[in-house]
Amino acid sequence: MTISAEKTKYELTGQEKRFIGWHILVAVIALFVGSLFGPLQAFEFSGWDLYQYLAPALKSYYQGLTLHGVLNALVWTTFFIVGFTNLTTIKGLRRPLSHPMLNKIGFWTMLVGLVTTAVPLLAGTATVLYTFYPPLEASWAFYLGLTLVVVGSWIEGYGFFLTYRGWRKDNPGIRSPFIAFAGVMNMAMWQIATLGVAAEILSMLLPWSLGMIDATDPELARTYFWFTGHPLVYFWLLPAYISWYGMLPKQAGGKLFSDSLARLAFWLFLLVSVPVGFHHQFVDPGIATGWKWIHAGLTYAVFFPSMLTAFTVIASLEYAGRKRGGTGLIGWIRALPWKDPSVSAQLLAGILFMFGGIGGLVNASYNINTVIHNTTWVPGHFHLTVATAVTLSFIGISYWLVPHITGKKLYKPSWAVVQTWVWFVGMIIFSNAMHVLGLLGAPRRTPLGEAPYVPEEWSGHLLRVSIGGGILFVAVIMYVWIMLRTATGKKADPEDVPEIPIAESLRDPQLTPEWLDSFKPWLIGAVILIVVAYGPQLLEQIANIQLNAPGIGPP
Ligand code: HEM
Ligand SMILES: [Cu+2]
Repeated sequence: MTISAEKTKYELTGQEKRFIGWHILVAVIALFVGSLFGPLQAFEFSGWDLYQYLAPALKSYYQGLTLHGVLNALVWTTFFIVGFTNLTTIKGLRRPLSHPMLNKIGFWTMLVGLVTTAVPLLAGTATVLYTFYPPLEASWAFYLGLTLVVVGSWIEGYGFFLTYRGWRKDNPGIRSPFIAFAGVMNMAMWQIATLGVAAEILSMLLPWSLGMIDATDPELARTYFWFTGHPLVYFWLLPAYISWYGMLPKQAGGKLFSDSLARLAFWLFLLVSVPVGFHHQFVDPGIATGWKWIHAGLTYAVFFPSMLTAFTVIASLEYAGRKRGGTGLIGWIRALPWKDPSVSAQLLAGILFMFGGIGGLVNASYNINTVIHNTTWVPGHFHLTVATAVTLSFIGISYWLVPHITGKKLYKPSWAVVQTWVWFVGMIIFSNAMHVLGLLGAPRRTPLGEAPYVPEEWSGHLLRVSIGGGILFVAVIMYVWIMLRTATGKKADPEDVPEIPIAESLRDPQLTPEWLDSFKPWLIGAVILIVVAYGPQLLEQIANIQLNAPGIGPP
Protein backbone atom coordinates (compact mmCIF):
# COMPACT_ATOMS: atom_id res chain seq x y z
CA MET A 1 0.00 0.00 0.00
CA THR A 2 1.31 3.46 -0.67
CA ILE A 3 1.82 5.55 2.39
CA SER A 4 1.88 8.80 0.49
CA ALA A 5 -1.87 8.46 0.08
CA GLU A 6 -3.00 10.35 3.17
CA LYS A 7 -2.94 7.59 5.76
CA THR A 8 -3.39 10.10 8.50
CA LYS A 9 -3.97 13.71 7.70
CA TYR A 10 -2.32 16.21 9.97
CA GLU A 11 -3.43 19.81 10.08
CA LEU A 12 -1.15 22.35 11.70
CA THR A 13 -2.51 23.62 15.00
CA GLY A 14 -3.10 27.32 15.58
CA GLN A 15 -0.04 27.43 17.79
CA GLU A 16 2.15 25.81 15.16
CA LYS A 17 0.88 28.23 12.54
CA ARG A 18 1.64 31.19 14.76
CA PHE A 19 5.12 29.89 15.52
CA ILE A 20 5.90 29.51 11.82
CA GLY A 21 4.33 32.90 11.21
CA TRP A 22 6.78 34.61 13.58
CA HIS A 23 9.69 33.30 11.54
CA ILE A 24 8.15 34.52 8.31
CA LEU A 25 7.33 37.91 9.79
CA VAL A 26 10.94 38.51 10.85
CA ALA A 27 12.13 37.26 7.46
CA VAL A 28 9.90 39.59 5.46
CA ILE A 29 10.80 42.61 7.60
CA ALA A 30 14.48 41.81 7.03
CA LEU A 31 13.95 41.54 3.28
CA PHE A 32 12.08 44.83 3.27
CA VAL A 33 14.66 46.79 5.24
CA GLY A 34 17.60 45.11 3.51
CA SER A 35 16.18 45.82 0.08
CA LEU A 36 15.77 49.53 0.79
CA PHE A 37 19.50 49.81 0.14
CA GLY A 38 19.41 47.86 -3.13
CA PRO A 39 18.22 50.75 -5.28
CA LEU A 40 20.49 53.18 -3.41
CA GLN A 41 23.43 51.05 -4.50
CA ALA A 42 22.07 50.61 -7.99
CA PHE A 43 21.43 54.34 -8.42
CA GLU A 44 24.89 55.13 -7.11
CA PHE A 45 26.26 53.19 -10.07
CA SER A 46 25.06 55.87 -12.46
CA GLY A 47 26.15 58.71 -10.24
CA TRP A 48 22.84 59.40 -8.53
CA ASP A 49 24.06 59.68 -4.97
CA LEU A 50 21.22 59.55 -2.44
CA TYR A 51 23.52 58.86 0.48
CA GLN A 52 24.28 62.55 0.97
CA TYR A 53 20.63 63.05 1.96
CA LEU A 54 20.67 60.13 4.37
CA ALA A 55 23.62 61.31 6.45
CA PRO A 56 24.14 61.23 9.36
CA ALA A 57 21.63 58.37 9.84
CA LEU A 58 23.54 56.37 7.28
CA LYS A 59 27.25 57.01 7.44
CA SER A 60 28.42 55.55 4.18
CA TYR A 61 27.77 53.43 1.11
CA TYR A 62 29.44 50.62 3.02
CA GLN A 63 27.17 50.79 6.01
CA GLY A 64 24.21 50.45 3.65
CA LEU A 65 25.90 47.63 1.74
CA THR A 66 26.57 45.78 5.00
CA LEU A 67 22.92 46.12 6.05
CA HIS A 68 21.83 44.99 2.58
CA GLY A 69 24.01 41.86 2.59
CA VAL A 70 23.38 40.88 6.21
CA LEU A 71 19.62 41.44 6.22
CA ASN A 72 18.94 39.95 2.80
CA ALA A 73 21.45 37.17 2.46
CA LEU A 74 21.72 36.11 6.11
CA VAL A 75 18.56 37.12 7.97
CA TRP A 76 15.74 36.86 5.40
CA THR A 77 16.99 33.46 4.30
CA THR A 78 17.74 31.94 7.70
CA PHE A 79 14.48 32.95 9.35
CA PHE A 80 12.41 31.89 6.35
CA ILE A 81 14.22 28.56 6.09
CA VAL A 82 13.91 27.64 9.74
CA GLY A 83 10.21 28.61 9.72
CA PHE A 84 9.63 26.60 6.55
CA THR A 85 11.49 23.60 7.99
CA ASN A 86 9.11 23.63 10.95
CA LEU A 87 6.33 23.25 8.41
CA THR A 88 7.98 20.54 6.31
CA THR A 89 8.89 18.54 9.42
CA ILE A 90 5.48 18.72 11.08
CA LYS A 91 3.38 18.36 7.94
CA GLY A 92 5.72 15.83 6.32
CA LEU A 93 5.88 13.53 9.35
CA ARG A 94 2.25 14.23 10.21
CA ARG A 95 3.03 14.80 13.86
CA PRO A 96 3.79 17.73 16.13
CA LEU A 97 7.35 18.60 17.09
CA SER A 98 8.53 16.26 19.83
CA HIS A 99 10.14 19.09 21.85
CA PRO A 100 8.33 22.29 20.89
CA MET A 101 9.99 24.11 23.79
CA LEU A 102 13.39 23.46 22.22
CA ASN A 103 12.25 25.10 19.00
CA LYS A 104 10.86 28.06 20.92
CA ILE A 105 14.19 28.52 22.67
CA GLY A 106 15.92 28.26 19.31
CA PHE A 107 13.71 30.91 17.76
CA TRP A 108 14.17 33.33 20.64
CA THR A 109 17.92 32.80 20.57
CA MET A 110 17.90 33.71 16.87
CA LEU A 111 15.82 36.79 17.54
CA VAL A 112 18.01 38.00 20.42
CA GLY A 113 21.00 37.42 18.14
CA LEU A 114 19.41 39.44 15.38
CA VAL A 115 18.78 42.41 17.68
CA THR A 116 22.31 42.17 19.09
CA THR A 117 23.68 42.30 15.54
CA ALA A 118 21.34 45.08 14.45
CA VAL A 119 22.45 47.57 17.09
CA PRO A 120 26.08 47.96 15.93
CA LEU A 121 25.00 47.65 12.31
CA LEU A 122 22.68 50.62 12.64
CA ALA A 123 25.12 52.53 14.83
CA GLY A 124 27.76 52.17 12.14
CA THR A 125 30.19 50.20 14.30
CA ALA A 126 29.90 47.01 12.27
CA THR A 127 30.51 48.21 8.73
CA VAL A 128 32.39 45.09 7.68
CA LEU A 129 30.12 43.77 4.89
CA TYR A 130 28.28 40.50 5.24
CA THR A 131 31.48 38.48 4.83
CA PHE A 132 33.09 40.32 7.82
CA TYR A 133 36.62 39.62 6.55
CA PRO A 134 39.25 40.77 9.02
CA PRO A 135 41.23 42.96 9.34
CA LEU A 136 37.99 44.95 8.96
CA GLU A 137 36.85 45.01 12.55
CA ALA A 138 33.35 45.25 13.98
CA SER A 139 32.04 45.77 17.46
CA TRP A 140 31.98 42.52 19.47
CA ALA A 141 28.18 42.75 19.56
CA PHE A 142 28.05 42.08 15.81
CA TYR A 143 29.99 38.82 16.12
CA LEU A 144 28.14 37.76 19.25
CA GLY A 145 24.77 38.44 17.62
CA LEU A 146 25.65 36.42 14.52
CA THR A 147 26.81 33.57 16.75
CA LEU A 148 23.48 33.61 18.57
CA VAL A 149 21.57 33.49 15.27
CA VAL A 150 23.55 30.42 14.25
CA VAL A 151 23.25 28.76 17.67
CA GLY A 152 19.50 29.42 17.65
CA SER A 153 19.22 27.74 14.25
CA TRP A 154 21.17 24.77 15.63
CA ILE A 155 18.77 24.48 18.56
CA GLU A 156 15.76 24.53 16.25
CA GLY A 157 17.63 21.92 14.20
CA TYR A 158 17.89 19.64 17.26
CA GLY A 159 14.13 19.98 17.60
CA PHE A 160 13.73 18.71 14.03
CA PHE A 161 16.24 15.86 14.49
CA LEU A 162 14.51 14.62 17.65
CA THR A 163 11.11 14.77 15.99
CA TYR A 164 12.47 12.87 13.00
CA ARG A 165 14.08 10.27 15.25
CA GLY A 166 10.78 9.77 17.09
CA TRP A 167 8.99 9.23 13.79
CA ARG A 168 11.70 6.79 12.62
CA LYS A 169 11.33 4.72 15.80
CA ASP A 170 7.57 4.47 15.31
CA ASN A 171 7.82 3.72 11.59
CA PRO A 172 10.63 1.21 11.03
CA GLY A 173 11.19 0.20 7.43
CA ILE A 174 8.98 2.95 6.04
CA ARG A 175 10.49 5.59 3.76
CA SER A 176 10.45 8.96 5.43
CA PRO A 177 8.21 11.47 3.65
CA PHE A 178 10.34 13.42 1.20
CA ILE A 179 9.75 17.00 2.40
CA ALA A 180 10.46 16.08 6.02
CA PHE A 181 13.56 14.09 5.12
CA ALA A 182 14.93 16.87 2.92
CA GLY A 183 14.35 19.62 5.47
CA VAL A 184 16.02 17.63 8.22
CA MET A 185 18.95 16.80 5.93
CA ASN A 186 19.42 20.48 5.15
CA MET A 187 19.57 21.29 8.85
CA ALA A 188 22.09 18.47 9.39
CA MET A 189 24.28 19.87 6.61
CA TRP A 190 24.00 23.28 8.25
CA GLN A 191 25.30 21.92 11.57
CA ILE A 192 28.45 20.66 9.89
CA ALA A 193 28.85 23.70 7.65
CA THR A 194 28.62 26.31 10.39
CA LEU A 195 31.52 24.78 12.33
CA GLY A 196 33.74 27.02 10.18
CA VAL A 197 32.28 30.38 11.26
CA ALA A 198 31.86 29.05 14.78
CA ALA A 199 35.62 28.42 14.92
CA GLU A 200 36.36 31.75 13.25
CA ILE A 201 34.23 33.85 15.56
CA LEU A 202 34.89 32.04 18.83
CA SER A 203 38.63 31.53 18.44
CA MET A 204 39.54 34.72 16.58
CA LEU A 205 37.04 37.51 15.96
CA LEU A 206 35.25 37.65 19.30
CA PRO A 207 38.39 37.63 21.50
CA TRP A 208 39.94 40.14 19.09
CA SER A 209 37.02 42.56 19.13
CA LEU A 210 36.88 42.26 22.91
CA GLY A 211 40.53 43.31 23.12
CA MET A 212 41.76 39.96 24.48
CA ILE A 213 44.12 39.62 21.50
CA ASP A 214 45.60 42.56 19.59
CA ALA A 215 45.69 41.32 16.05
CA THR A 216 44.35 38.63 13.78
CA ASP A 217 45.18 36.30 10.91
CA PRO A 218 43.10 37.29 7.87
CA GLU A 219 44.01 34.22 5.82
CA LEU A 220 42.98 31.67 8.44
CA ALA A 221 39.80 33.66 9.05
CA ARG A 222 38.95 33.52 5.35
CA THR A 223 39.52 29.78 5.26
CA TYR A 224 37.19 29.30 8.23
CA PHE A 225 34.67 31.67 6.67
CA TRP A 226 34.46 29.86 3.34
CA PHE A 227 34.20 26.49 5.06
CA THR A 228 30.77 27.83 5.97
CA GLY A 229 30.29 30.28 3.13
CA HIS A 230 29.89 27.84 0.29
CA PRO A 231 27.54 25.33 1.98
CA LEU A 232 25.63 28.41 3.10
CA VAL A 233 24.45 28.79 -0.49
CA TYR A 234 23.11 25.23 -0.39
CA PHE A 235 21.45 25.89 2.95
CA TRP A 236 19.58 28.67 1.12
CA LEU A 237 18.92 26.72 -2.02
CA LEU A 238 17.79 23.32 -0.74
CA PRO A 239 14.55 24.62 0.81
CA ALA A 240 13.69 26.08 -2.60
CA TYR A 241 14.47 22.65 -4.05
CA ILE A 242 12.17 21.04 -1.47
CA SER A 243 9.40 23.16 -2.90
CA TRP A 244 10.40 22.53 -6.53
CA TYR A 245 10.59 18.76 -6.02
CA GLY A 246 8.00 18.14 -3.36
CA MET A 247 5.37 20.87 -3.69
CA LEU A 248 5.45 22.63 -7.06
CA PRO A 249 4.45 19.47 -9.00
CA LYS A 250 1.30 19.27 -6.90
CA GLN A 251 0.55 22.96 -7.49
CA ALA A 252 1.02 22.37 -11.19
CA GLY A 253 -1.33 19.38 -11.12
CA GLY A 254 1.26 16.63 -11.41
CA LYS A 255 3.47 14.35 -9.37
CA LEU A 256 7.08 14.09 -8.27
CA PHE A 257 8.74 12.26 -11.14
CA SER A 258 11.14 10.26 -8.99
CA ASP A 259 11.41 10.10 -5.23
CA SER A 260 14.68 8.18 -5.56
CA LEU A 261 16.37 10.74 -7.80
CA ALA A 262 15.22 13.55 -5.55
CA ARG A 263 16.79 11.89 -2.52
CA LEU A 264 19.96 10.99 -4.37
CA ALA A 265 20.38 14.63 -5.37
CA PHE A 266 19.96 15.77 -1.78
CA TRP A 267 22.52 13.28 -0.51
CA LEU A 268 25.02 14.35 -3.14
CA PHE A 269 24.54 17.95 -2.05
CA LEU A 270 25.29 16.86 1.50
CA LEU A 271 28.51 15.19 0.30
CA VAL A 272 29.88 17.98 -1.87
CA SER A 273 28.52 21.18 -0.33
CA VAL A 274 31.29 21.67 2.21
CA PRO A 275 34.62 20.49 0.76
CA VAL A 276 34.66 23.13 -2.00
CA GLY A 277 35.24 26.40 -0.12
CA PHE A 278 38.65 27.13 -1.69
CA HIS A 279 36.86 28.02 -4.92
CA HIS A 280 36.26 31.35 -3.18
CA GLN A 281 39.94 31.64 -2.38
CA PHE A 282 41.53 30.99 -5.77
CA VAL A 283 43.58 34.18 -5.46
CA ASP A 284 44.47 33.77 -1.77
CA PRO A 285 48.22 33.42 -1.44
CA GLY A 286 48.30 31.15 1.61
CA ILE A 287 46.77 28.04 0.05
CA ALA A 288 48.71 25.65 -2.15
CA THR A 289 47.60 25.38 -5.75
CA GLY A 290 46.96 21.63 -5.45
CA TRP A 291 44.27 22.10 -2.84
CA LYS A 292 42.61 24.76 -4.93
CA TRP A 293 42.50 22.32 -7.82
CA ILE A 294 40.94 19.64 -5.64
CA HIS A 295 38.22 22.01 -4.50
CA ALA A 296 37.67 23.19 -8.07
CA GLY A 297 37.23 19.55 -9.12
CA LEU A 298 34.81 18.83 -6.29
CA THR A 299 32.87 21.95 -7.27
CA TYR A 300 32.34 20.46 -10.70
CA ALA A 301 30.93 17.42 -8.92
CA VAL A 302 28.08 19.67 -7.74
CA PHE A 303 27.11 19.87 -11.39
CA PHE A 304 25.84 16.28 -11.25
CA PRO A 305 23.13 16.67 -8.56
CA SER A 306 22.27 20.00 -10.17
CA MET A 307 21.56 18.22 -13.44
CA LEU A 308 19.60 15.53 -11.57
CA THR A 309 17.51 18.34 -10.16
CA ALA A 310 16.97 20.03 -13.50
CA PHE A 311 15.94 16.70 -15.01
CA THR A 312 13.62 15.58 -12.20
CA VAL A 313 11.92 18.93 -11.67
CA ILE A 314 11.40 19.54 -15.39
CA ALA A 315 10.12 15.99 -15.86
CA SER A 316 7.65 16.49 -13.00
CA LEU A 317 6.46 19.74 -14.55
CA GLU A 318 6.21 18.23 -18.01
CA TYR A 319 4.09 15.42 -16.59
CA ALA A 320 1.82 18.07 -15.04
CA GLY A 321 1.70 20.19 -18.20
CA ARG A 322 0.75 17.22 -20.39
CA LYS A 323 -1.90 16.11 -17.91
CA ARG A 324 -3.37 19.57 -18.23
CA GLY A 325 -3.67 19.07 -21.97
CA GLY A 326 -0.42 20.68 -23.09
CA THR A 327 1.07 19.11 -26.21
CA GLY A 328 4.16 19.40 -28.35
CA LEU A 329 7.70 20.28 -27.47
CA ILE A 330 6.86 23.37 -25.45
CA GLY A 331 3.05 23.38 -25.34
CA TRP A 332 3.18 21.74 -21.91
CA ILE A 333 5.04 24.77 -20.54
CA ARG A 334 2.23 27.08 -21.59
CA ALA A 335 -0.31 24.70 -20.08
CA LEU A 336 1.18 25.10 -16.59
CA PRO A 337 -0.90 27.23 -14.19
CA TRP A 338 0.99 30.50 -14.76
CA LYS A 339 -1.94 32.41 -13.30
CA ASP A 340 -1.13 31.00 -9.87
CA PRO A 341 1.38 33.50 -8.43
CA SER A 342 3.08 30.83 -6.38
CA VAL A 343 3.67 28.76 -9.51
CA SER A 344 4.76 31.66 -11.71
CA ALA A 345 7.20 32.85 -9.01
CA GLN A 346 8.86 29.45 -8.85
CA LEU A 347 8.92 28.85 -12.59
CA LEU A 348 10.49 32.25 -13.21
CA ALA A 349 12.93 31.63 -10.37
CA GLY A 350 13.90 28.34 -12.00
CA ILE A 351 14.41 29.93 -15.41
CA LEU A 352 16.79 32.58 -14.04
CA PHE A 353 18.54 29.94 -11.98
CA MET A 354 19.70 28.21 -15.16
CA PHE A 355 21.67 31.34 -16.08
CA GLY A 356 22.95 31.57 -12.52
CA GLY A 357 24.20 28.01 -12.82
CA ILE A 358 25.98 28.66 -16.10
CA GLY A 359 27.69 31.73 -14.63
CA GLY A 360 28.58 29.65 -11.60
CA LEU A 361 30.61 27.30 -13.79
CA VAL A 362 32.67 30.32 -14.84
CA ASN A 363 33.21 31.31 -11.20
CA ALA A 364 34.24 27.78 -10.32
CA SER A 365 36.86 27.52 -13.05
CA TYR A 366 40.23 28.21 -11.49
CA ASN A 367 41.71 30.12 -14.42
CA ILE A 368 38.65 31.94 -15.77
CA ASN A 369 37.77 32.97 -12.25
CA THR A 370 40.63 35.45 -12.35
CA VAL A 371 38.79 37.37 -15.08
CA ILE A 372 35.69 37.97 -13.00
CA HIS A 373 37.09 37.80 -9.47
CA ASN A 374 35.86 40.69 -7.30
CA THR A 375 34.10 42.33 -10.23
CA THR A 376 30.41 43.20 -10.47
CA TRP A 377 30.00 39.86 -12.28
CA VAL A 378 29.91 38.22 -8.85
CA PRO A 379 26.95 40.17 -7.41
CA GLY A 380 25.41 39.81 -10.89
CA HIS A 381 25.71 36.05 -10.39
CA PHE A 382 24.32 35.83 -6.90
CA HIS A 383 21.37 38.08 -7.58
CA LEU A 384 20.31 35.33 -10.01
CA THR A 385 20.90 32.60 -7.43
CA VAL A 386 20.22 33.64 -3.84
CA ALA A 387 18.38 36.86 -4.72
CA THR A 388 16.18 35.19 -7.34
CA ALA A 389 16.21 31.39 -7.45
CA VAL A 390 15.97 31.33 -3.67
CA THR A 391 14.24 34.62 -2.89
CA LEU A 392 11.63 34.47 -5.65
CA SER A 393 10.90 30.84 -4.73
CA PHE A 394 10.43 31.81 -1.08
CA ILE A 395 8.15 34.61 -2.27
CA GLY A 396 6.19 32.02 -4.25
CA ILE A 397 5.99 29.73 -1.22
CA SER A 398 4.74 32.58 0.94
CA TYR A 399 1.91 33.17 -1.53
CA TRP A 400 0.26 30.00 -0.21
CA LEU A 401 1.99 29.74 3.14
CA VAL A 402 0.97 33.09 4.57
CA PRO A 403 -2.71 32.61 3.61
CA HIS A 404 -2.53 29.09 5.04
CA ILE A 405 -1.11 30.07 8.41
CA THR A 406 -3.21 33.20 8.82
CA GLY A 407 -6.47 31.72 7.52
CA LYS A 408 -6.81 34.64 5.09
CA LYS A 409 -7.14 34.89 1.33
CA LEU A 410 -4.13 36.08 -0.67
CA TYR A 411 -4.56 39.80 -1.35
CA LYS A 412 -4.99 40.46 -5.11
CA PRO A 413 -3.52 37.27 -6.60
CA SER A 414 -3.37 38.88 -10.03
CA TRP A 415 -1.07 41.58 -8.63
CA ALA A 416 1.02 38.86 -7.12
CA VAL A 417 1.44 37.33 -10.59
CA VAL A 418 2.46 40.76 -11.91
CA GLN A 419 4.88 41.08 -8.98
CA THR A 420 6.69 37.92 -10.02
CA TRP A 421 7.05 39.18 -13.58
CA VAL A 422 8.27 42.60 -12.47
CA TRP A 423 10.97 40.86 -10.46
CA PHE A 424 11.87 38.68 -13.43
CA VAL A 425 12.19 41.60 -15.85
CA GLY A 426 14.03 43.82 -13.36
CA MET A 427 16.47 41.06 -12.58
CA ILE A 428 17.20 40.28 -16.23
CA ILE A 429 18.16 43.91 -16.84
CA PHE A 430 20.05 44.30 -13.56
CA SER A 431 21.99 41.09 -13.57
CA ASN A 432 22.86 41.15 -17.25
CA ALA A 433 24.32 44.64 -16.84
CA MET A 434 26.24 43.55 -13.73
CA HIS A 435 27.70 40.55 -15.57
CA VAL A 436 28.76 42.64 -18.57
CA LEU A 437 30.30 45.33 -16.37
CA GLY A 438 32.24 42.63 -14.57
CA LEU A 439 33.68 41.38 -17.84
CA LEU A 440 34.70 44.96 -18.60
CA GLY A 441 36.55 45.02 -15.29
CA ALA A 442 34.23 47.05 -13.04
CA PRO A 443 35.04 46.26 -9.39
CA ARG A 444 32.32 45.17 -6.98
CA ARG A 445 31.85 46.77 -3.55
CA THR A 446 32.60 50.17 -5.03
CA PRO A 447 30.36 53.22 -5.35
CA LEU A 448 31.13 53.45 -9.04
CA GLY A 449 29.34 56.77 -9.42
CA GLU A 450 32.15 58.38 -7.47
CA ALA A 451 35.01 56.49 -9.07
CA PRO A 452 37.30 58.72 -11.17
CA TYR A 453 38.40 55.90 -13.45
CA VAL A 454 35.08 54.91 -15.03
CA PRO A 455 35.54 54.61 -18.81
CA GLU A 456 32.88 55.74 -21.24
CA GLU A 457 32.12 52.17 -22.36
CA TRP A 458 30.69 51.33 -18.93
CA SER A 459 28.12 54.08 -18.84
CA GLY A 460 25.21 52.38 -20.63
CA HIS A 461 25.59 49.31 -18.44
CA LEU A 462 25.82 51.39 -15.28
CA LEU A 463 22.53 53.00 -16.26
CA ARG A 464 20.96 49.57 -16.84
CA VAL A 465 22.02 48.53 -13.34
CA SER A 466 20.12 51.54 -12.00
CA ILE A 467 17.05 50.88 -14.14
CA GLY A 468 16.97 47.19 -13.29
CA GLY A 469 17.53 47.99 -9.61
CA GLY A 470 14.64 50.45 -9.64
CA ILE A 471 12.31 47.89 -11.20
CA LEU A 472 13.40 45.28 -8.67
CA PHE A 473 12.63 47.65 -5.87
CA VAL A 474 9.08 48.04 -7.18
CA ALA A 475 8.78 44.25 -7.09
CA VAL A 476 9.97 44.12 -3.47
CA ILE A 477 7.50 46.80 -2.42
CA MET A 478 4.65 45.00 -4.22
CA TYR A 479 5.55 41.78 -2.42
CA VAL A 480 5.72 43.35 1.02
CA TRP A 481 2.44 45.20 0.39
CA ILE A 482 0.68 42.00 -0.70
CA MET A 483 1.97 40.20 2.40
CA LEU A 484 0.88 43.03 4.66
CA ARG A 485 -2.60 43.26 3.19
CA THR A 486 -2.97 39.47 3.26
CA ALA A 487 -1.95 39.18 6.90
CA THR A 488 -4.15 42.08 7.99
CA GLY A 489 -7.16 41.07 5.86
CA LYS A 490 -10.41 39.47 7.01
CA LYS A 491 -10.51 35.81 8.01
CA ALA A 492 -11.61 33.79 5.02
CA ASP A 493 -13.93 30.84 4.65
CA PRO A 494 -11.73 27.81 5.50
CA GLU A 495 -12.56 26.44 2.05
CA ASP A 496 -10.96 29.45 0.38
CA VAL A 497 -7.72 29.07 2.29
CA PRO A 498 -5.01 27.20 0.39
CA GLU A 499 -3.82 23.83 1.67
CA ILE A 500 -0.18 22.91 2.00
CA PRO A 501 0.71 21.45 -1.41
CA ILE A 502 2.44 18.10 -1.10
CA ALA A 503 3.29 16.29 -4.32
CA GLU A 504 2.78 12.57 -4.46
CA SER A 505 5.53 10.53 -6.01
CA LEU A 506 4.79 8.97 -9.40
CA ARG A 507 5.98 5.66 -8.02
CA ASP A 508 5.29 4.40 -4.52
CA PRO A 509 8.09 5.91 -2.40
CA GLN A 510 8.27 2.64 -0.55
CA LEU A 511 10.08 1.34 -3.65
CA THR A 512 12.89 3.84 -3.07
CA PRO A 513 15.93 1.84 -1.94
CA GLU A 514 16.57 1.94 1.77
CA TRP A 515 20.11 3.30 1.37
CA LEU A 516 18.58 6.49 0.06
CA ASP A 517 16.67 6.92 3.30
CA SER A 518 19.38 6.40 5.84
CA PHE A 519 21.47 9.23 7.26
CA LYS A 520 24.44 7.36 8.64
CA PRO A 521 26.43 6.35 5.54
CA TRP A 522 26.02 9.76 3.95
CA LEU A 523 26.97 11.68 7.06
CA ILE A 524 30.07 9.53 7.47
CA GLY A 525 30.92 10.06 3.81
CA ALA A 526 30.49 13.82 4.15
CA VAL A 527 32.78 13.99 7.17
CA ILE A 528 35.46 11.87 5.47
CA LEU A 529 35.41 14.09 2.40
CA ILE A 530 35.73 17.20 4.54
CA VAL A 531 38.64 15.76 6.51
CA VAL A 532 40.45 14.81 3.31
CA ALA A 533 39.77 18.05 1.43
CA TYR A 534 40.18 20.50 4.32
CA GLY A 535 42.19 18.70 7.01
CA PRO A 536 45.80 19.14 5.86
CA GLN A 537 45.42 22.75 4.74
CA LEU A 538 43.50 23.80 7.84
CA LEU A 539 46.00 22.12 10.15
CA GLU A 540 48.85 23.85 8.38
CA GLN A 541 47.21 27.24 8.65
CA ILE A 542 46.36 26.72 12.31
CA ALA A 543 49.87 25.50 13.08
CA ASN A 544 51.32 28.58 11.38
CA ILE A 545 48.78 31.06 12.65
CA GLN A 546 50.06 34.63 12.27
CA LEU A 547 48.21 36.99 14.56
CA ASN A 548 49.79 40.09 13.07
CA ALA A 549 47.03 42.12 11.40
CA PRO A 550 45.62 44.89 13.59
CA GLY A 551 41.98 45.80 13.05
CA ILE A 552 40.99 48.60 10.73
CA GLY A 553 37.77 50.54 10.57
CA PRO A 554 35.53 50.98 7.55
CA PRO A 555 36.60 53.38 4.79
C1 HEM B 1 15.67 45.58 -4.57
C2 HEM B 1 16.36 44.57 -5.03
C3 HEM B 1 17.87 44.56 -5.01
C4 HEM B 1 18.72 45.45 -5.61
C5 HEM B 1 18.38 46.64 -6.46
C6 HEM B 1 20.07 45.03 -5.27
C7 HEM B 1 21.23 45.68 -5.69
C8 HEM B 1 22.51 45.35 -5.31
C9 HEM B 1 23.73 45.95 -5.79
C10 HEM B 1 23.80 47.07 -6.84
C11 HEM B 1 24.78 45.35 -5.18
C12 HEM B 1 26.25 45.57 -5.44
C13 HEM B 1 26.87 46.60 -4.59
C14 HEM B 1 28.39 46.63 -4.73
O1 HEM B 1 29.04 45.62 -5.01
O2 HEM B 1 28.96 47.72 -4.52
C15 HEM B 1 24.22 44.38 -4.27
C16 HEM B 1 24.97 43.56 -3.44
C17 HEM B 1 24.45 42.50 -2.74
N1 HEM B 1 23.13 42.07 -2.71
FE1 HEM B 1 21.56 43.00 -3.58
N2 HEM B 1 19.99 43.91 -4.48
C18 HEM B 1 18.67 43.59 -4.31
C19 HEM B 1 18.16 42.49 -3.61
C20 HEM B 1 18.93 41.54 -2.99
C21 HEM B 1 18.42 40.34 -2.38
C22 HEM B 1 16.97 39.91 -2.37
C23 HEM B 1 19.51 39.69 -1.85
C24 HEM B 1 19.60 38.37 -1.14
C25 HEM B 1 18.62 37.62 -0.78
C26 HEM B 1 20.67 40.49 -2.11
C27 HEM B 1 21.94 40.18 -1.69
C28 HEM B 1 23.06 40.94 -1.93
C29 HEM B 1 24.36 40.64 -1.40
C30 HEM B 1 24.74 39.46 -0.50
C31 HEM B 1 25.25 41.63 -1.90
C32 HEM B 1 26.75 41.73 -1.68
C33 HEM B 1 27.11 42.65 -0.60
C34 HEM B 1 28.60 42.76 -0.47
O3 HEM B 1 29.31 42.80 -1.48
O4 HEM B 1 29.05 42.77 0.68
N3 HEM B 1 20.29 41.59 -2.81
N4 HEM B 1 22.84 44.39 -4.37
CU1 LIG C 1 30.89 28.69 -3.42
